[in-house]
Amino acid sequence: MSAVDPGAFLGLEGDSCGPSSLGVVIPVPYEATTTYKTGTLKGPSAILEASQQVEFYDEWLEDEAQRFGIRTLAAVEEKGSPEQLADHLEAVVSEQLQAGRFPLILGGEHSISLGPIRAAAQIHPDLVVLHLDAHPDLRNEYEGTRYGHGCVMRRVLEAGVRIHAFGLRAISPEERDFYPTQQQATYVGARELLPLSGPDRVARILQDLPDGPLWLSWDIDGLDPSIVPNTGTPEPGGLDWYTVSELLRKLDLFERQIVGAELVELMPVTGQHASDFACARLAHRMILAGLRSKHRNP
Ligand SMILES: [Mn+2]
Repeated sequence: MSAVDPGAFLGLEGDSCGPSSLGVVIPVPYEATTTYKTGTLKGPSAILEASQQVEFYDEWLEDEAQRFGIRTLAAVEEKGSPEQLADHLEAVVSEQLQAGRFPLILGGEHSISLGPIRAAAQIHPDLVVLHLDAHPDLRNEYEGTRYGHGCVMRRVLEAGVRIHAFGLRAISPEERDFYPTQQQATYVGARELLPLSGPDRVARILQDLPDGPLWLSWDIDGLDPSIVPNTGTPEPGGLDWYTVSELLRKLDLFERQIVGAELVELMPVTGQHASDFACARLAHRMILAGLRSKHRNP
């Protein structure tokens, strides 16, 4: 664990975790390939600390995640390469999925996604990654590694997993040219979403979302920096709070199966806690949608 124990998600420790704990929160303070500003290492502990101030009742989904039982695991500390982390996390997440739990992974940089998604795809070969991000993360190689945060979704695609991204607005020429060659990777860019009204934004994201169990891979920089300024690459022109909240509500309403989730790339700054709290709030809404799905699909 970190030097200062941030406590458990929502403050659920000991008996308050609930007897069966359908949910498990896995902190992954990993940062090896971040390119611009650094500090995502402290993301998980900042979310855990802020989560202790989050109301149990979620007014969007009209339910409480804590009633399903949520346990927070000790942080996964991996000092090795992103490939080593992927193998390590694949094993950790696989164990939780096989035990019938819903995992929420807190990053850390986005390169942490590969192992958990591989673990979920082993159990659900028709898995679809619903990817919130400002960036496609589809480069073949970036800054000397094929497993860094700018490449993670390329490796996910190579693992045979479909990806539907939304909120993209910083795309490299390589990625622009790569998209038309791929059947398995679709996206709705921010430029297409932002002129629409809120409900139409959500409908547009869902319109191209393939059938199949979902993995939520959410990079907080997909949101507008006015909501979460403290992230490594705060791209202007991002999505709003309504869109992500209503998207989760619609996934729940339509009873889409959600098998796991991750929230990555918070870069906390001491004395500025709005970003931490927004991430904790969103993490709660994500795990609640996931737990309700898990409850319907044991
Ligand atoms: Mn990003």
